[in-house]
Parts: sequence; C-alpha cells; structure tokens
Amino acid sequence: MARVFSGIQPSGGMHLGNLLGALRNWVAYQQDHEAVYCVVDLHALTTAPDPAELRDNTMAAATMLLSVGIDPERSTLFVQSAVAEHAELAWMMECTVGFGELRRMTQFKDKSDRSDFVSAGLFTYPALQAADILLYDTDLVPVGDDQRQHIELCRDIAERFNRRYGDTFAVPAPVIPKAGARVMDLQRPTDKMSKSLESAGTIGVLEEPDSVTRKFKRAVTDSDNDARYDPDTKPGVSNLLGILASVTGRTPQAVADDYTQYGPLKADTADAVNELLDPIRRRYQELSSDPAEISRLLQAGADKARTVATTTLERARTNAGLIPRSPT
Ligand code: AQP
Repeated sequence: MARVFSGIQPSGGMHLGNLLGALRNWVAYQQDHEAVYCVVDLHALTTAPDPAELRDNTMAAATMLLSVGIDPERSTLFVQSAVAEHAELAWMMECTVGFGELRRMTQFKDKSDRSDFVSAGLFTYPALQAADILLYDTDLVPVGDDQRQHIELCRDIAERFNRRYGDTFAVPAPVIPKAGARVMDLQRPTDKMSKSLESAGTIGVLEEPDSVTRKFKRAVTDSDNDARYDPDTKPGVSNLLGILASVTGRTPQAVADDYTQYGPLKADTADAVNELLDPIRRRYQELSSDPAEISRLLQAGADKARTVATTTLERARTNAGLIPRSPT
C-alpha cells in the first residue's frame, strides 16, 4: 500500500484554507493508503511562540484532526517532537540541502519580511520538513499549493542523498487538490488565508456560523457584478467561486454559470461552508472534553511512528558513514 505523510503546524486556530487545501484530502487518503499524520510542533518553534500557547495549540490541532475525521485506528497520528528521529535526520538534511536552495524559498522570504527576529530555524525549516517526510518512506504528500516549492525541494534533497550515499529514501510526490489548493483571505484576496496573519478575512473552522456568514457577506469583491472565474483580474470573486466549488465538488467555472450577482454567491458560499463546518464543530466540542484520551491516542501514534522512523534513520546513518550508536 502506498504511504502518505503530511503535517500541520500548531500555530493557531485552523482555518478554511487548511481544511480545503489539506485536511479533507488527509481524511480521504486514509481509506486506501497507509497514512501518517503529524502535528509539527518543532516547526512552530521557528517563530518562538509562548510555551503555554504552543502546548494548548498542539492539543487543539490534534483534537481538530480527529474532529475532521482522522481515524487513529486507520492512520498514525502523533506529535512531531515525540519522535526524536525527526530532529536527528533534520541535521543530515541540512547537510544535504544547499544554502542557495533555502534562500530561494518564497515562504521564507514572506515570513522573514514580516518578522522582527528571523531565526535560523525559519531558514532551515524545509530541511526539517524533508526529514519529516523522508523518515516514513513516503510516496505521496497531500498539501496546499503554498507547500509545492518545499515538496519539490524535499524531492531534490532525497535524490541528492541517494546519489551521494546510495539508495536510502523513497522520493515523494506532492498531491495538490484541483479546487481549494489556495484559499485566499476574504478581505485581502491576493494573500492566502493564514493562521498567523490576524485578519477579518480568515474563516476559522471553529468559528460561529453567524460570524462566518457575516465575513462572507463582507468579502472583498469588485464593482463589476460579473461572476467570472479569473483569479488574476478578479481575485475576490474567484476566491468565492473556488471555495464554493471545493466544498460542493464542482469546478469554479461551473459554479460561476449559476450566478449573475455577487450577493447570492456570497450567501450560498457561506451556507455551504457552514454546512461543512457544523459537524466538525460539534465533534470538536465532544472530543475536547477528554484531553487525557487525546494524549493517550497521540502517545500510541508516536510509538507506532517511531518503529518506522528508527529503521529509516538507521539506514541513513549507516549509508552516510556514521558508526552504529551501540554495538549490535
Ligand atoms: N490558504 C490556504 N489554502 C489552501 N491550503 C492551505 N494550507 C495552509 N494555508 C492554506 C495548507 O494547510 C496545510 C497545513 O498548513 P501549515 O500549518 O503546516 O502551513 P502554513 O502554511 O504554515 O499554514 P498557515 O495557516 O498559512 O500558517 P502560517 O500563518 O504559519 O503561514 C498545508 O498543507 C498547507 O499547504
């Protein structure tokens, strides 16, 4: 069975972009793939979050993954820092990736432009991400469009390591959904919806239905009143069409044919999104009443992940010439 790996940062409340771009695919893949999913708390450290907030966000992210439908019986679900092999392989990845390659990452440029303090970890983030993926002999990585460049770099790192040291890693491929791959901010439709950007244009997965409806009503569009899918010249309207298409399983062009005015498009998109979010919000309420059970599930997931991770790390260590840790 092909293996799927993906991760999500506990960097704040999850939003509609995370759900449509990634998490819905994660749920679908666990039906007929060996799925490994991870809350990547070490990645969140790159921006020095408050410790109590990081702990809360890590548990909230795990609770959210279970609420959207990740089934711990089918998938391996764990927190990255619980499997120390991620950090150790990350060093080997840092020694395999080029400084120039990391410098070209657009996400680093965007995030460093908005930060007062730019950590070295923010710069080497794609090396840790490559370690996350390659530890599990991953075939497929379901992600949103913003991660395309990082997954391409991960492929390059795997290929370079294999050329240097012999066949060690599977070379993974990204899987990016046709609709919903880049959900944009409703107020600034040229920026992607994001956890770390405070904005009235972000739709939280746990947000109250009335607030969701209000935000769609106020979504920035344009003065044409021409419901046409054209992300370059009509980013706001195209974003709404893309969201409604993703939620209803249609194409944005087909959705556009149903509308001549923006008002009904906004109202229908809000209704469809609320319908999608309702059961997730209810399940989140139920699950968050028992954090001890979630911790237990995460520990069991980490134990399962570690059995694969130790084997891959040992292979990488041996091939690179590191002597065994203890006599065998
Ligand atoms: N706006 C988006 N549209 C579609 N997919 C998205 N993803 C993120 N934003 C969008 C996808 O969600 C997965 C998990 O994201 P992450 O938390 O690991 O990555 P991120 O880019 O850090 O997410 P955020 O929400 O945008 O956080 P910040 O504020 O830190 O930049 C990934 O598969 C991602 O593609």
